[in-house]
Amino acid sequence: MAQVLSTGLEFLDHSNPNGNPCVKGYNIIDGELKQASGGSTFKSINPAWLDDCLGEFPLSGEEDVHEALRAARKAFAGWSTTPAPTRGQIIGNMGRLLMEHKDAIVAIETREIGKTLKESAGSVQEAIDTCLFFQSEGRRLYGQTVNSELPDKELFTYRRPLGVCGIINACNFPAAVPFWKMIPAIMCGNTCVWKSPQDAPLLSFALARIMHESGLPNGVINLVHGKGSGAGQHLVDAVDKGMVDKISFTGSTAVGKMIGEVCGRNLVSASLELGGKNPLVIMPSANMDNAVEGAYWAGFGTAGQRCTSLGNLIIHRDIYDEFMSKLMAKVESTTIGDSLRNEGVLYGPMLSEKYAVDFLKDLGMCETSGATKLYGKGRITNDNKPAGFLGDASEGVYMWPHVYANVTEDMECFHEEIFGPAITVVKANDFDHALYLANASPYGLSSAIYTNDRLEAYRFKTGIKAGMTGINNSTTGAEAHLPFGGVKGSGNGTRESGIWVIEAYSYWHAVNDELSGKLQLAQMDVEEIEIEEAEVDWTSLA
Ligand code: UN1
Repeated sequence: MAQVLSTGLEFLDHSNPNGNPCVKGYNIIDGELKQASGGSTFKSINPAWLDDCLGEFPLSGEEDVHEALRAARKAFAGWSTTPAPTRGQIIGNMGRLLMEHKDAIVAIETREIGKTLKESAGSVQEAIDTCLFFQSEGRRLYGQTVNSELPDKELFTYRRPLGVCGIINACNFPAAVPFWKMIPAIMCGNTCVWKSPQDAPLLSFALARIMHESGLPNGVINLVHGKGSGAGQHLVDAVDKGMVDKISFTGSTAVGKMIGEVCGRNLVSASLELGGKNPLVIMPSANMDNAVEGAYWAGFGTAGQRCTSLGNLIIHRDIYDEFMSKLMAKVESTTIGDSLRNEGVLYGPMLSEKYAVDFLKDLGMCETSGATKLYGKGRITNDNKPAGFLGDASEGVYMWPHVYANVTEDMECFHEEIFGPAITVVKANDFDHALYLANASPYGLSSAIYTNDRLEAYRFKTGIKAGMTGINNSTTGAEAHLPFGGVKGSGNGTRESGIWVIEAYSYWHAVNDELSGKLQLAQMDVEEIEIEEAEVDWTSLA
């Protein structure tokens, strides 16, 4: 008989070098564990140790996606009429269960996508924070009472759920980002079909199981694994079939535009959180060491694989040399490796082989743009590794940190997002030039400035076109109760997190209650109060 783990999952007979289990993974549809109807599977591989397979997961097709959508539709009636405070209570249970299992979930995240343990813990904490925040929002899903212009009549507003939401997230924040989406969605009374990121199916499975253990009724969240162009595309195509009432997507701008078009032609709401080329400006009055620290973290933390990672580093020419020599000293001392086996690494491998391939293409774009490479030699191998690399490079998919200087606005690499450990450095003549450059890319997600001049900070804050701005801080660092999202090529203006996200998962329903027992017509039957003739001559007081 097959060995079964305490999770209820079957242990596949796959010899991982580190003795880690390789499991048979499942979709969760209407609370049931399901394989793909076509029987195909794909593997989840540890990018820090490519021989370590976390599991085999259903490669879902159209039929599976539709089954999940039907389950979500069926569950909607019961869930949307469950009192919002009860929905909040279940969400609170999810947060508490996640806290209980945090260490294990964090270790799965690191094993599956290679983020450092510290950063995985941050991502899981963000999911917990989201649950704790929305637990109480369930008691606060307020509407308004509004005065009528007619007597014996009352007006009200209510927040209503949209229906069935399709959730598609990237794998770089595989705990935080799906929770940013699904927790407010279900708090508002919606049901979801969640297409997990193809590089984080085990973590997504564990999270979905925890959600069910928290008391979530079957069918409210349905998990389907698969690839973006397969299951993800089927979920988007289902919008055209009238099976989806909302899509929430985090990923590339190109895919986001396609989703926006499909949703737009069906008048279906879309939340699109897309790419960024986040600028960070360094002015002469800045605390230099603090600014170096912030730029270094923004550029190379998470191996540069956050939507909020630093893109263009814009440095005032008066402090350019001093800043760059301090920054380069840090870049050259970067420690890289598998954080499950090495202490104190700044970053681990790329999220997966696919991200490595794309990153190498982006480096090629920097080269052809004509930027000056100051540091970095592509993929780390045992024959080509920086001094701070720890471990056996052949086991995983690791990249050098890269710095490109003399970047100008006419270069492609000034405008294009590079998802990985690489920054593009631009020199600015003065504040106005720096602000101009910060606004010159097609994106507008995050942004930051280091300055101790309050007027400059103010002018940056008011002059930058971005969804988020850090003052004397790096470009990263969203919190679960602040609005997250961008403008321009970074999104369609919808926001995640905090009270603002509730707008994205509910619509306003205006209700009028006529108590007079007769038909009273708004505007037409309203009592008109005449202006009395002014007898007083005010000029006598002047
Ligand atoms: C993302 O990269 O999609 O502010 C999310 C940050 C994180 C969230 C990033 N808290 O960088």
